[in-house]
Amino acid sequence: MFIEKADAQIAELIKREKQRQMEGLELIPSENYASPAVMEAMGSILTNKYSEGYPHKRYYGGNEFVDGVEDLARDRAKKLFGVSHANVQPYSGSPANQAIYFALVEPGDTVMGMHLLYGGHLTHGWKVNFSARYYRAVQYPTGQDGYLNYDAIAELADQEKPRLIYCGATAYPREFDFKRFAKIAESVGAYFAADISHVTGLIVAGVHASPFGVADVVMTTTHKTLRGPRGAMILCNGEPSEPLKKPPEKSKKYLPTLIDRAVFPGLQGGPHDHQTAAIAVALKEAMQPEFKVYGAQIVKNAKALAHTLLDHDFTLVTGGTDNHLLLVDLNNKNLSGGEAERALEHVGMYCNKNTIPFDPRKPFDPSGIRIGTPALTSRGMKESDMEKVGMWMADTLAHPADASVRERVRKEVKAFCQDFVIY
Ligand code: DSN
Repeated sequence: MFIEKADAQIAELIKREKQRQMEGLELIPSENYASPAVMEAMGSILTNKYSEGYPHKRYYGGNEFVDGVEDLARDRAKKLFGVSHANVQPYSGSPANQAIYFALVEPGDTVMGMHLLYGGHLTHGWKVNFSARYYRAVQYPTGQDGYLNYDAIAELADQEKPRLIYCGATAYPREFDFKRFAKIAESVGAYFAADISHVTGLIVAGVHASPFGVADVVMTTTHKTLRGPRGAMILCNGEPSEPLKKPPEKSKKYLPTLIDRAVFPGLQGGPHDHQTAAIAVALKEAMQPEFKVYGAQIVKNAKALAHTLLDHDFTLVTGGTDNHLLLVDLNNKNLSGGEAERALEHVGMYCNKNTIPFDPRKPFDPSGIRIGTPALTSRGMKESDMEKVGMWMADTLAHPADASVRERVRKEVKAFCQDFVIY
């Protein structure tokens, strides 16, 4: 590799990170392993190009081939998700959500999203985020049972009259009822945005309800269950308003133009063409029949892992999962989320501490951990493997300070991972 000569320190850190990824069990539900083809596109010479604008309407010359790349990415996204418009330029999920706010509402308008401490995302109205600093954010929690309470959400919307309602989460183990959200948004005249970043791969596989044709705007990152490069897309239907010279009025009719203008020139400069190419490759992969099998297996694995953990007396928020993730409530284990995350890290099992609904502890050291199966499933693991994963978790967390247990589990995990080589 060139980098070994050019920068031995970075080369060494990449090598060690690869080893960590290969020898450990990646349980963070938002992480995955991109294919070598996706990574090749991401590391390609396309990183050298500037191409502000959109295909065939650029502010720089020399974009003949970049236009081809972005056309392919957009066409594949439109076909895969059955929409008339796709913007593939957002640098990642947070900027993509920022573009949606910028496109649809005005500073000071009321927006509504799921509360971060109950599983929602920062950009859905958390108090320190732009979404609550520039907009008047109201947040809906889950019910006591950990499930979204749609009647309560409808009531809150009726009281607060938001102009934009977000559905989506980073730590919600159940399926979203997009149709119910659309009804709530319609009843108060709000735009409805679905942030499906976590579950896109499941939607493609047909094992999770789809927001397409239901939500006004859909945002997804491309690196989670979709298994592409880091990046994001905004998908919608409507007519482009061009050749209007002025920005169109904010209406559902002109969503494509509103979104495109919000992304560029509203928020971003030059798109990351290498990232666009990698997204195109990932979309082609997601269009293959094998991807549906993959998405379905993610859910089977998550359910199998849930069963094993329940058998070992773990408490799961909502009692289980419908999707790719589990939220483990550690209150009966005498451990905080941070302690559990660290104990698991010592044995090569990577997860993240997470708040649980109505968490009695502080957000920085909450009561839960969030685990998921997308990355393990990419390695080819099946339900019977999840039993082993669950047992190692149970063993480790039953003896978090026992060096001999730690040593044994670490060795077992490492040996097991050798059967699931991915790169
Ligand atoms: N950090 C992502 C996640 O882990 O869900 C969301 O941005």
